[in-house]
Amino acid sequence: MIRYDVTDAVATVTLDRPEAMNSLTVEVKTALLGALREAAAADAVRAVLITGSGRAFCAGQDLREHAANLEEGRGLAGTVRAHYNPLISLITGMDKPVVAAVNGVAAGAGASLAYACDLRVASERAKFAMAFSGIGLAPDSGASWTLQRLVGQGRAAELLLLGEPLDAARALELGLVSRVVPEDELLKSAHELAVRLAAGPTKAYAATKRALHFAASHSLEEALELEADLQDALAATDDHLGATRAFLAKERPSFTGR
Ligand code: T3D
Repeated sequence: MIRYDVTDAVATVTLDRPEAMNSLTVEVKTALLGALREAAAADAVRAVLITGSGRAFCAGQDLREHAANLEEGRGLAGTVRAHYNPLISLITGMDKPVVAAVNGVAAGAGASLAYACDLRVASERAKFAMAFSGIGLAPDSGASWTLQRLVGQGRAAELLLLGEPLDAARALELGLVSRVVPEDELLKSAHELAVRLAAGPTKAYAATKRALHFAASHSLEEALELEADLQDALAATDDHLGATRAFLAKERPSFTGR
């Protein structure tokens, strides 16, 4: 249900349950978390790419499993905390860039999964649907946090309350995705982007992610303090020292991630 492969220091994690639009059962979420933990821990991996097989990126929670849980009177706090929250925390906190290649519809927690990634590349066929309100739920998997940071509070409220799907062109207009490419170029284009990131200054990227997340909920003074600490730590990295020397020698820097 999840494919995992590593090429050019990029771990590609593919949701592979196309017959159910790559919707998320406990089994899929557990395997996805396992694959992402493996990518996070592997020194040989310096960027991660998440995509889906078939015509969906991910249709969110598997509603058949969900209905069965409701029938049995199980609440949702356990499943959301046990399965969705760790996935989103892992992606947003990962010390490596994470790119989503959105190949088709991303709905509910599937859209949240894409929003938690650092960059999104969409196929012309991609659609984003904040499907939560359509089934009488509120956002989960971090969408209340990520979406308004991506598009602003007003747009986020509109998307979450009305639940109307956005096509790829509109998602690009709103800044939800970095680029839109023809369907048959999506994987190549997103992989090239991930390879470019994998060949970059991994520690500086990790610090950038940390600074952005921190600044989103702290004062300017606090953000300035953290930036100073992060720059200080980066000053000692091989990548910074090497790139500074390369600049002065009028050479191209080459980054090792150390
Ligand atoms: O339990 C918890 O932990 C709570 C957490 C909730 C988090 C959430 O994600 S809530 C939101 C859940 N997702 C949705 O509400 C989306 C439901 N799906 C749709 O709205 C539509 O299927 C799509 C917009 C995604 C795609 O529409 P369309 O017309 O292109 O395809 P379709 O015909 O509706 O679906 C194709 C098949 O995929 C179909 O199966 P079938 O009839 O061919 O056997 C459909 O049932 C299945 N499918 C689509 N989404 C889901 C799904 N099966 C299970 N769960 C799904 N989410």
